[in-house]
Amino acid sequence: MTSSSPYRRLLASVLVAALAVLAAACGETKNSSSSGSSSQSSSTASSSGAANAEAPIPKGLKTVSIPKQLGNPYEEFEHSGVTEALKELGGSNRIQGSTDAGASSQVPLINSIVQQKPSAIIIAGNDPNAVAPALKQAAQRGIKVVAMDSDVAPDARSVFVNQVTTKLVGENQVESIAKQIGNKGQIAILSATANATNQNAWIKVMKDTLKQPKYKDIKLVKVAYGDDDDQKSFQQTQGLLSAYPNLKGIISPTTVGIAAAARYLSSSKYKGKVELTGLGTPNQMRKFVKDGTVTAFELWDPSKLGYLAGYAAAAIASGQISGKEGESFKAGELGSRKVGKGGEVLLGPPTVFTADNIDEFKF
Ligand code: RAM
Repeated sequence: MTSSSPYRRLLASVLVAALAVLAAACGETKNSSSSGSSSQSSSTASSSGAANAEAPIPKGLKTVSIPKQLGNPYEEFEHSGVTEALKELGGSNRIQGSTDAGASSQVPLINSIVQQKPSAIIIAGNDPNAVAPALKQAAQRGIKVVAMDSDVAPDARSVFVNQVTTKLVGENQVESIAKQIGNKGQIAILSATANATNQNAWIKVMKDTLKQPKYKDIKLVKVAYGDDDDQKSFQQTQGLLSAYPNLKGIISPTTVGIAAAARYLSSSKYKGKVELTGLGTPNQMRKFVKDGTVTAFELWDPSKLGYLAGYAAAAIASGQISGKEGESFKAGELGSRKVGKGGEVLLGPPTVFTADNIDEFKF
């Protein structure tokens, strides 16, 4: 008996590997209802394709969340929100990330996380497509995939937990800078990485919005990329200001970018002359609002975004939802949430921070 078991184990693992290869070869890229799943899909309703809103969330659910990068305060709040949600549900979340937000930095992480067999992966995508094959393989092994903050290719995840509608974020940024520069003059965008799904989606809306007749006197002269790296963002700000001496405003829709740009502006001759707005955390921006470098910027609560994604992951892993439009699930203190078009779950409107309210926010 004992002598035959290593052999049997070997045979079993060869069979499992062969099945996995076969499944991969079939190129199954379906969203959630993994019809042909040969593997261990524990009692989830999604294996039959039908969601059951009443399905209980099993205790001890394990998830892994992957930030865009480690060491970014925004991401830390966001992923601590995932952990909080899982804790409330009697499960646990583990945060695994890389220090750079490069397009492919998350791929080896996903591959190694698959070996841990969590019930779900929650990812803020650095690139929609680079991570897709690895995420699809995870799905084929019964791991549910939730994107949050920055989407991945829609066929590589079940839902995308979006902070605010992409349209509103983009429009608000343009409206805010337009107001600050008196509706006239050159502006630039300081983005994160060139591949980030959320950044590119917001920039597209900004460009479209700028085509409106009321913005005809505003000219977008450059989109620069600071790669969500503080130093690079600082240098890019410096570069923008020397390359475009008539620049009137900068939009930085990244918490890393706006903080670095504000730091540069605050001790430069451009302070109070070149306007800066975008998406920032109140903690990082407080001093620049108080010293007059920045008058208004926006954000949502990143820990609530993670919290919502944690609940969404649990709802999918337990079969309460499958990612189809119209399904709904309970998200703890955030109440009931609906899956919208394209598998999108929304957190809610952003907050505008100014000198009047910034001290009320501690993130
Ligand atoms: C940075 C990241 C993140 C984005 C925020 C606003 O921290 O780029 O993805 O949502 O800024």
